[in-house]
Amino acid sequence: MNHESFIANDTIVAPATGNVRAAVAIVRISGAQAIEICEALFRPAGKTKVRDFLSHRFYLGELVSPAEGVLDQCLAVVMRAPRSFTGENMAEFHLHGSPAIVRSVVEAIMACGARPAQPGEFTQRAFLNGRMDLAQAEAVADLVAAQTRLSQRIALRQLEGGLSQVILRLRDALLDAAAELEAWIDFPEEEIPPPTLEKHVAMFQRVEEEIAALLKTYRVGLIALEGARVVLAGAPNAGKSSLFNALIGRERAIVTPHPGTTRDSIEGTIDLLGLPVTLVDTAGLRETDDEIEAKGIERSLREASQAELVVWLVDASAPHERESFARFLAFEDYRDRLIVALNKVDVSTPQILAELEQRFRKEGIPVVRLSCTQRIGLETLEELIRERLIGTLSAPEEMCITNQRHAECLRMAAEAIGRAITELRRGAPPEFVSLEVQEAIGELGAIVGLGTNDEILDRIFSRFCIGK
Ligand SMILES: Nc1nc2c(ncn2[C@@H]2O[C@H](COP(=O)(O)OP(=O)(O)OP(=O)(O)O)[C@@H](O)[C@H]2O)c(=O)[nH]1
Ligand SMILES: [Mg+2]
Repeated sequence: MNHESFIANDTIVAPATGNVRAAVAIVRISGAQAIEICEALFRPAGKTKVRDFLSHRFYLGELVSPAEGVLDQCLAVVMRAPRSFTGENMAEFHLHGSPAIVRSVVEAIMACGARPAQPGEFTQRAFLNGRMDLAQAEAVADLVAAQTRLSQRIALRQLEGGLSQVILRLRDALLDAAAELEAWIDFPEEEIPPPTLEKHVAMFQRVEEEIAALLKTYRVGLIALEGARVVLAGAPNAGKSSLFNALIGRERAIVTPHPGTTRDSIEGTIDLLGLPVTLVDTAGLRETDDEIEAKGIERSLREASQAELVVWLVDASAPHERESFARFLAFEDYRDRLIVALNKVDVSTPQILAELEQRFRKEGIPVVRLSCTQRIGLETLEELIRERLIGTLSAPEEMCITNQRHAECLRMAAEAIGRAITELRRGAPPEFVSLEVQEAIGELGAIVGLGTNDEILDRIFSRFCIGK
């Protein structure tokens, strides 16, 4: 797609508020003809003509289709280029929120010469017109998709340009190094002192470390954005379904005193202290000849292996269950994503609790004491789950990578810098080093959309929703 013709020629239209019944629905238009189309369809209640509307100001009136007459009473607003979201002339109608009205208005606008917008096309135009960089544009989609306060804050921070600033600073440092290397390549016989090896190595290492630190936030960022699966596992009767119900806040799973009650995994999504968490209640793990139960257990083990976190429940009133964890799961596979909850503390004894605690703490696993029926320890467990999932991210506004593309670019950049360091150290010609540095510069630039090709842009924006 050619950028210039793309920007100059066509005018696009889309509902911005989706196909739902609501108090208000918004239809937006962007492009060269946006204000003309508004003028053709909108009959202001006051004296001001559409072409004289102040930018960014609401006007009341009627939306009239030449073919069908009055379609709605509504508000119209025009936003003139370049001070609009897309950087082009824009108009919006704030209508009564019926899908039928929205459809008829979009059709009337199309009859005036606009075409339906592609997904993300408004934001794509904002990017192409320099209203925001690519990482910011992607944050728009994250913000629209944000499910919790934490993901909302991370996306907002990126939209404000927080991530872009860090990326551009790192890229600048590499550009400086690249310039010195170029001079060294171009005028080897001139009086340019060869850049000292150690200075460059140290600088590359600093950039490499910063990238590594950013990449570390990717797991957390993904959890904040997409949520985590937390699997409740343990021996039959440990209280998994009781805990599941207590955490989701309703009697969803069947609880009985009979071991082997839960046969199939059940899941429910909650907002756990700001994180979208999908809790999975599973069939209790034990050796069994029952075919149905065995299938359920197979499923439990699969769920546990795929989870971001496993909460292993132990019935602390039944000390014979002590060894059950190691019988089904290996500590090595779960060390970083396991919490042990000693349930039924209300009917346990201090000796048993201390003994169980010691057994798991010795393996480095955090342990909480719990009673689902007495509601003891639930808050502590929730805090521990949150901490295990997002670690020391104390200030959630902290910079976070949430986007796979960004993570990929950062990984490639770090690898290229790593190779540049190796080349420098082995005394390779500056051309070799320069090649790697250029690659790292390219990868960092791609995050904010410098030199990103149209195909990649189309792929990025096609994931957006219509009207954004
Ligand atoms: N005293 C006491 N009883 C509890 C507690 N939590 C659960 N129970 C009881 O333990 C029994 C088993 O609870 P469930 O939640 O069904 O246990 P489960 O782990 O889901 O069992 P399966 O589905 O068979 O694997 C029920 O009778 C619960 O009321 C607790 O904290 N204290
Ligand atoms: Mg159960």
